Amino acid sequence: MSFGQGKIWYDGKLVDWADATCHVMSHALHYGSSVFEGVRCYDTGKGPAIFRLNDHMRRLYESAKIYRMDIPFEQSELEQAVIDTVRENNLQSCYIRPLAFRGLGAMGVNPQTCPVNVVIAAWSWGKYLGEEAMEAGVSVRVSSWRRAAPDTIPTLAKAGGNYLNSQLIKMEATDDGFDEGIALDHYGFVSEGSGENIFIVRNGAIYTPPSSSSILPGITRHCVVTLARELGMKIRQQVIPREALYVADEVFFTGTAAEVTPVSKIDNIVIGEGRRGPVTEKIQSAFFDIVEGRKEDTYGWFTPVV
Ligand code: PPE
Repeated sequence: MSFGQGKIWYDGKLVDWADATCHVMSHALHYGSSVFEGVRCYDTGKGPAIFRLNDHMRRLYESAKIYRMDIPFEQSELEQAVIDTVRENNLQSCYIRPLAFRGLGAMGVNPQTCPVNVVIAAWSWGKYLGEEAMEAGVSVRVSSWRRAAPDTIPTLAKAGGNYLNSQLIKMEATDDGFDEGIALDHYGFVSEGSGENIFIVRNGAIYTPPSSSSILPGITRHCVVTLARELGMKIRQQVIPREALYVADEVFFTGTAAEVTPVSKIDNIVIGEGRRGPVTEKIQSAFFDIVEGRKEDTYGWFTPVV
């Protein structure tokens, strides 16, 4: 099923893609008041299975809690709804987008009189930054747009409004001929990509910015930390100055959509060999071995679609 086809779960019912609409006066459309997730389902060789479903849904409820948004379903109900949506659409591997938004109630900033609607869509989505990027790497720039200061827009919440900042970063990068942009945080330290976490490798050790650097603490980031430790690699969360990017041996992005994508150039400075480095390759293989079912999921990361 490609984007634009099949069924969408909408407040408890599976409806045709074309019928999954909302009113133009919905609060979220005017004020960015939505929270969402991006989840992947993989064809593991033993049938489709959803990757880290419980962790994604927990984050959805945490994002809602930060915004005082009461999702009118139990987390377990929405987890089941994700499974149902994948099964109903006959998908083997896909991207899943659960979204809770403030719907049609009143206008005005205070959202608390608006109902909360929930949708779950699923479609096939290939490599986020392109198939060849997985080996060749992507060319990125440090954005002139920074992440918001920590006491402005909370980055631990995956909220619709946060992605206005991401859109500025992404459009600036692509309009200037880069594949992606990296945001610095309020203090000028490295934060993350427009929709990815970032890691650098230097002298065999791996570093990634901590949650205090205005990042979304990614679930793929957590996978990489877990897999790197298991491979006996040194990995640390540490504040990263911009110039450490340029002198890194390797840099890579992680995310549900981006998976593990190497970075070849930053601000037109070649990183390491200018292609996927050996540490990135090891992490990438460890990740894809699990999600593509070549290695057993000993972490309980998968929920089968049955
Ligand atoms: N930072 C940001 C800002 C972000 O949007 C994502 C996910 C991550 C880090 C990585 O988080 P995780 O997926 O839990 O490892 N970005 C989602 C949206 C992509 C989109 O274009 O839409 C995603 O990867 O699903």
